[in-house]
Amino acid sequence: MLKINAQFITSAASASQFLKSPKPQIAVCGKSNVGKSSFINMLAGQKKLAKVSKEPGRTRLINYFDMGGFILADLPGYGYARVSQAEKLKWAKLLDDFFAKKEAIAHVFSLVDIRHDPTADDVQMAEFLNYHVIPFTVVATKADKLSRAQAQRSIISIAAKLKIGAGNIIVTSSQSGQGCEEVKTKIEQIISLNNQ
Ligand SMILES: Nc1nc2c(ncn2[C@@H]2O[C@H](COP(=O)(O)OP(=O)(O)O)[C@@H](O)[C@H]2O)c(=O)[nH]1
Ligand SMILES: [Mg+2]
Repeated sequence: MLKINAQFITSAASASQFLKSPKPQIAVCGKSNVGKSSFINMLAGQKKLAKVSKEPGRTRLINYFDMGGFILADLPGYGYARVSQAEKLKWAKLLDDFFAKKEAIAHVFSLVDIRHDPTADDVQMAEFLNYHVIPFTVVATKADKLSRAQAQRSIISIAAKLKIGAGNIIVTSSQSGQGCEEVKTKIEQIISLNNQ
């Protein structure tokens, strides 16, 4: 079993501040409010490691957490309409720079809300990761908001829109803890691949 011992390390506002670590780095991305911080807290088994907000976040920082056997990078959320064009450009530059150093990225968890069709940004993210051959897993969040049958239907539709297999989507709820073990098993695989 993967043992997670989490603590916040640092934030980065630009490429010069990106964390360098010998540990494998796993990034978490998704639109703002999709549940990135809650997902990280679920993995960490801590309530307040990453800041959960009711208001879609305005922070344009990458937050790094040392999780024990790996580093987790919480990327700033996309698709938040109420930010200026200048801020959007800054955000895009930060993410471009981040993914440009792809040898530093062991894996990406791309979060989507299970209740909705993927947004144009979600689709673009999956296309971007595919194009750059960055390994990723889609994580559907907030499964507690749907019945099992609804969730199943939703997963099939999300998989089709993102052009991935439904088996590549992990269904989670940070509220109930659903999917947490599955994510940890995935992380174990990522770490062991990285150590080969
Ligand atoms: N019901 C439910 N709410 C969630 C879940 N994950 C996150 N939320 C809520 O969604 C909102 C945004 O969560 P947050 O983790 O801050 O999203 P982030 O902006 O992607 O980091 C908060 O109000 C959370 O309480 C979940 O699995 N189930
Ligand atoms: Mg957050």
